[in-house]
Order: sequence, then C-alpha cells, then structure tokens
Amino acid sequence: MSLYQPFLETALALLKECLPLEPYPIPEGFDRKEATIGKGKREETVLTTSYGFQSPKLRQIRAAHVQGGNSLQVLNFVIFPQLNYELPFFGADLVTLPGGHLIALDMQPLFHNAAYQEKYSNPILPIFESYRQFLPWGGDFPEEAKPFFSPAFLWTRPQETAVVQTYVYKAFKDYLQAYLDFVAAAEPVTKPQALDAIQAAQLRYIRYRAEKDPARGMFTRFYGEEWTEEYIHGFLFDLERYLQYRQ
Ligand code: DBV
Repeated sequence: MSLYQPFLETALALLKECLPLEPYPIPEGFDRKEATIGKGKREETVLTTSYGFQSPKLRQIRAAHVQGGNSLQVLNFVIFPQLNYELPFFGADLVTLPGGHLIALDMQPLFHNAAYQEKYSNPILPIFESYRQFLPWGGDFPEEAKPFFSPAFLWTRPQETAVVQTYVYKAFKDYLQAYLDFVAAAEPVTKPQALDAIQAAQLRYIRYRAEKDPARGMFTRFYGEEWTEEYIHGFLFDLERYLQYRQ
C-alpha cells in the first residue's frame, strides 16, 4: 500500500465527520491516469488518482495521489475556501522521491497583517512547536514562495520512512483538525472591499501555484503536456476557470 494512503483516508474521514460534503466535479479523464515508465526490470506503473469535494464554506477540497512504486509517492492535498471567507488555504505537499521525503504542511495565509496572523497562525504555533524537534526545518526553499507561507509552516525533509508514518502523519492530522476548527468558527465576509481583497489574494496564490507547480515536469514526462496543463488549470488550481464559468 502507498505510504500516503492512510493520510488520504484519515483526511477524508475527518472531513466527512466535520462537514456536509458534496462531490466537486473532476473533469472527465482526470480522476484516474496511468502510465508505464522505465524498461525491463525497471518498469513501473505510475498511477495518479484525484479526489474532489466541496462544502458550504469550502469551494474546493482536492487531493492528487501519485503512486509510482517505492521511489515515487505523492499526496498533494489543498483546501480552497469559498471567496466570501477570509480563511487560509490548507496546504499539504507530501512527496517521496528516490532521495528521501519532502514534507510541506501549512495554513497558507491570504494576508500578512498582525490581526490575520493572530487569528490564523498563532493558534497553530503550539502544534508546530511540538513537532519541531522531530521534524526539523527542511532548509532552502524558493524565495518567491515565502509570501505564501505562514509562521507555522512545517517544512521538513525526513530520511526515514518511519518518521513520515509517525510524526508527519500525526502532524498532518493535527493541522487538518485545527483547520476544521477554523472553518467551524468562520463567518462570511460581506463588505465589497473585503471580498475584493480575498479574491485578489486567492488569485495571486492560485496563479503562483499553477505557474510554479513543482510536479509539472514529472506529470509532463508521464502523461504528456496536454494532459498535464489541463490537469493543472482545470482541476488542481482551477480558480480562474471557476470564475470564468460560474456566471
Ligand atoms: N506539488 C504540487 C502538486 C504536486 C506537487 C499539485 C500533485 O503543488 C508535488 C503533485 N512537490 C511535488 C513534487 C515535488 C515537490 C516539491 C513532485 C518535487 C519536485 C522535484 O524535486 O522534482 C511545497 N513542494 C516541493 C518543493 C516545495 C513544495 C517548496 C520543493 C521545490 C523546489 O525546491 O523547487 N507547496 C509547495 C509549494 C507551495 C506549496 C512550492 C507554494 C505555495 O504550497
């Protein structure tokens, strides 16, 4: 079984327990995609499966699960709130490559002011601190990505799979539970100016992630450019399409 299957199952169970979930449409041909890579003894199948849900306060809850054998496992799980909530994004990028694991977990902020940080980062800091000794800072990451992370950004590169199965798994659950607490408490925003600011911040984030998706190269090699671009813009980071078509 894949390393990240228990993460996915736990997340979906927790979401179902806390929220009235409806399916979120996945474009045809993107819910499941398979490719065979390598030759002879090194032949591997890479399977990518997609999951999408929505709830009254959350526009899109989506996961991409890549299973490519022992040296390639990914769970990218992101929650995009409705545009009338100032909730942060829940972002998890759990990546296993031949060189080891790369773990990014955060409540990604819409805004960087003291009040926002007080509301959406400070409550997470005790959780963040409790894992720091087991999940040390992962070092360099792209400078231009910094504005999209919070002070509670858990970024770590464990060598051992056992660390992923224990501490990372627990941290993932704790962050998601804390996020669901934020969702439960969130009140809709109604002021036009505040709504404009939310939409602008969500667009900034989605454009950055679609443009810089670190999985683009991998997906293009496996499934081709056309499939990959459509997957990125039509499902993984689809806010622009959503705004175009919702009228
Ligand atoms: N990352 C995604 C999606 C993925 C995915 C949709 C479905 O956003 C996988 C798959 N992330 C993925 C893979 C790699 C990374 C790396 C396969 C490894 C790429 C490689 O080494 O070839 C956090 N993810 C990363 C890195 C970071 C993140 C910082 C290292 C990239 C680098 O060093 O260049 N999560 C990622 C990120 C944001 C985020 C950049 C920005 C807001 O939320």
